[in-house]
Amino acid sequence: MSLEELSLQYKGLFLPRETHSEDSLQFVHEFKFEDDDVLSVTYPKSGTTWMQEVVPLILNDGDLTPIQTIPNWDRSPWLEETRLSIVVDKLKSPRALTSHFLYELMPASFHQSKAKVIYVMRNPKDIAVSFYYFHHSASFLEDPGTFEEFLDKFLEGKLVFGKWTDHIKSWKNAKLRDRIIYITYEEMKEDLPAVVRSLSSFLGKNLSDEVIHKIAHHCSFDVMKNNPMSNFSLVPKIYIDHEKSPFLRKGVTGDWKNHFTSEQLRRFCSTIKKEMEGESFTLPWSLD
Ligand code: PPS
Repeated sequence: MSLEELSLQYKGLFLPRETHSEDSLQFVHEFKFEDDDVLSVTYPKSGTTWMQEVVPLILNDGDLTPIQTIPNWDRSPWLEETRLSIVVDKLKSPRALTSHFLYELMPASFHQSKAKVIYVMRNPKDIAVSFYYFHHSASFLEDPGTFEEFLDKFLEGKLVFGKWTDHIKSWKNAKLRDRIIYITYEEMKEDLPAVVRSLSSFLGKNLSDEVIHKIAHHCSFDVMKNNPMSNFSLVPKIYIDHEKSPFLRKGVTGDWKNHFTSEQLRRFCSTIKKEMEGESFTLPWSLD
């Protein structure tokens, strides 16, 4: 089925019908943020599930109960998805929430609150590869076609949640001062304990080194891949077929090198560079 058939459209974005509805979008519009809410925001495939593991562990001082007993989509539910209205009353404060939305789509209460935002970015070349494979395994996303065809869709933003450059510009230009922290997937790969430490202090938690290392261990790729509460194995195969591509696929940086031709790389980099012209921030990765 096509993107149009599988999606509903909301303020210029395509959203998967399987997990979003008119009601869920109304629910987010009226959603009441609390001052101690923690919202992890990502463009898809940037480290969303990873943050859904890290943040609840930090907020619970390293107690493993949330990651061992609650699936990630209920532990840190997506603001925009249908599931939120079902689980919202069960969330304990401080609540961990997740979103793929643009800053401009945050509800009014977000702006009136002191809720904190963790924005996770990933090298867009690796996002494109990860998203390509996810389109193979997820029945609620359109067939990706060839990698070449998928790259066209990625660069045009003809995918669920729109264009990557729009997403990053939206949140990088958000005037949230000390309410937002920017993290990269690559930093998490490089030194997860250091990222856990800086997130802990951002969230006002003073965790011991022992707890920080415990959290980093439980959030490693291999441990998460074997955690049924986090590896999406609880989702029926008709929605996500892990035999086509596992959700926790490779978990590395630089896999794009195994996929891009030199011509695709040239086109990808020049398109992104052009879209970034005039922005006051720089990207944390070299585009070449
Ligand atoms: S989604 O669909 O937007 O929620 O996907 P998201 O969770 O953002 O991204 C999935 C990719 O993140 C990788 N991942 C990890 N990498 C390293 N370590 C850990 N712990 C980890 N957890 C998830 C996952 O493998 C996907 O990347 P790829 O490159 O496809 O492996």
